[in-house]
Amino acid sequence: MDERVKTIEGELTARGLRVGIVASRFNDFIVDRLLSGAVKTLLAHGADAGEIEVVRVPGAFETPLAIKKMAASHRYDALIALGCVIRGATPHFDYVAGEVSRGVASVCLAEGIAFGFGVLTVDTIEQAIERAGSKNGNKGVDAALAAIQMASVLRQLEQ
Ligand code: INI
Repeated sequence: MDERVKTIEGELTARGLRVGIVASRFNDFIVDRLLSGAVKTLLAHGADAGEIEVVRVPGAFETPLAIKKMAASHRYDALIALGCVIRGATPHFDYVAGEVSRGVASVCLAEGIAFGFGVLTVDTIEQAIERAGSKNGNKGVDAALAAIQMASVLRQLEQ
C-alpha cells in the first residue's frame, strides 16, 4: 500500500491492560477450556495476572448484564464474554443465543469499550468441543486476541 496512507491497527500486546472476563457456568466443561485459552493468551501477550478478573454467571443469558455492570465501572480496558450455547430440542437456544450476542454487542458499543466475543453457539456437543481447543482452535483464544487488538485500536483512535 502507498506509505502515505495512515493505517491504525491493533498491537498484539496486553501489557498494562485491565481485562474483565465473564464466563458462564452452563456447559462449564466447555467454557472452562475457553476460559483457560483466553487467560493463557492474555498472559502470553504480556498481561499481568493481577489485572485480569473473571466473573462467573449462571448461563449465557446472564452475560450481558454482568458485562454492562463491568463496562459501567470503567475499571477495565477490555471485556471478554465466554460461554457455550448448544442447540437442544427446544427453542430456548434461539432466545439465549440471540440475546447474548445482541446484549454483549449493544452494551459494549454503547460504552465504547473493547471486547472479545467468545460465546459458542453450536448444534452439538461435538461442535463445541471442536471449537474449545481441538480441531477448530479455541474461541476463547480468539476472543482474547480480539480484545487485546481492539483495546489497542481504541487507544490509538482516542489520541
Ligand atoms: N445457557 C447456556 O449458557 N447455554 C445453553 O446451552 C443453555 N440452554 O441450552 O438452555 C443455557 N440456558 C440457561 C440460560 O442461559 C439462563 O441461565 C437461564 O435461562 C436462567 O436465566
